[in-house]
Amino acid sequence: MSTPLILVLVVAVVVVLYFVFGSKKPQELPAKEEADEAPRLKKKDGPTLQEKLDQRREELSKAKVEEVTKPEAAEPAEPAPAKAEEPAKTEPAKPEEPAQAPEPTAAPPAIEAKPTVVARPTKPGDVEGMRKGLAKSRGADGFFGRLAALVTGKKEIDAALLGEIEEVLLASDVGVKATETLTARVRDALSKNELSDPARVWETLRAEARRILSVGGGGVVLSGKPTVVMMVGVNGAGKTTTIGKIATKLHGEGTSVMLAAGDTFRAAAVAQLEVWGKRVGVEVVKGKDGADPAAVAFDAVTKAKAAGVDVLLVDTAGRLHTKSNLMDELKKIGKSVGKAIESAPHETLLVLDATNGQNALAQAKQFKEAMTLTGIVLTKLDGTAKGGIILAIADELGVPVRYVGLGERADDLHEFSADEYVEALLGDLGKQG
Ligand SMILES: Nc1nc2c(ncn2[C@@H]2O[C@H](COP(=O)(O)OP(=O)(O)O)[C@@H](O)[C@H]2O)c(=O)[nH]1
Ligand SMILES: [Mg+2]
Repeated sequence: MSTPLILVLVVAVVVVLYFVFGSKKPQELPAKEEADEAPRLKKKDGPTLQEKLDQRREELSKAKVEEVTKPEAAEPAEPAPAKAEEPAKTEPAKPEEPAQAPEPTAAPPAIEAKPTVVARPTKPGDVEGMRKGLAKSRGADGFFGRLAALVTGKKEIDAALLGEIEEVLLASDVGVKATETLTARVRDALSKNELSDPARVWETLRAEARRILSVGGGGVVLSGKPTVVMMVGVNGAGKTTTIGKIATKLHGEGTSVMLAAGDTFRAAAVAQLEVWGKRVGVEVVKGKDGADPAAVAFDAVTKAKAAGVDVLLVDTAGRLHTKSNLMDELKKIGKSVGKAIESAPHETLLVLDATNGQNALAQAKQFKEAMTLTGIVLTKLDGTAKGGIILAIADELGVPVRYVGLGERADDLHEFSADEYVEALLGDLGKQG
């Protein structure tokens, strides 16, 4: 064969090979693109409500992170911004009806015989009182009202309605996690076609709410003599007022009480506690102006022990004048009372203002990280339409809710009971047709 002929043959083979293999690639690519495109198209057609919810969840989660990080960056000495710089009234609330006559109505609990006795509520099972206190949450624009409006006239619950329920829960500060927990069971039952009756949906929701809230409750636990109860929380949360209310309650039941003025930051705070002390008829231990709160608390425990008092309620500051860290200061108070009585403080109650919504939850997380909390007091539930915040708090913290505050008067403090709360807030759902 001649060389030019070989060359022509080689070129021909190369050209044929190019068309056979080179042309395959462009065919494969579009096929792959189609495969990629498929889920994207599906997603676009997906439920828009679900997407809206996901977005809401993301927003809320982001907001929470910002709330936790913001106060630390701005003011390291404080756990979180209180609602106002100087929120607490310099005068304590003036209850229209001051403390009830301090005559004991029941025999005092046998503290020494039984080491763990729960102080009984003065008004057990006061669902009606709780309902009144939760009027805002129960109103048309409130948590309950908005849920109730969703089912009016509806015969069946479907996935779209469940989405709307989720939206109301999120908007009522129930929080992402508790909302998911609450609706998971309902969603599950819906998918199995088990729930066609709205009344059953509400009952499922109520049962889940009770389960979330069953972390515990029911007043201060008396476990020592004296039982030392430390109240902590940001300024304006309601610590001093709650101490006055608890003192009223316990004293009325025949349990002896002493108060310690551990908020030495503001002179007005000491005066406020003294007004409560006078009103209830119990001793208030205080230090000199600007005294070390840890020293005041130690002194108070020693006095309470010597006097044979049942319960010592220790007030603390919600912010400090120095740059020193509030959490460190609170830990110091805790250690100091522990030196006077080894097992003290027996209770450390975090007081949270319900009107602060998700911010209250962010505060709670910071306190929980810094110290061992034995209970929560959720105040000002009368001032918010978002009574569902309690679900977020119980679900995320897992700390028992001991009391709820439903007003400024001495008797506006309720020992917390999951059953009573759920009955007062959600009891009528689905029952009015
Ligand atoms: N409406 C309402 N107000 C409350 C409640 N608890 C406390 N307060 C008010 O909240 C304000 C701050 O309370 P205070 O005890 O001084 O807060 P502290 O700074 O944490 O000691 C006062 O005006 C109280 O009367 C409550 O449950 N409901
Ligand atoms: Mg105070």
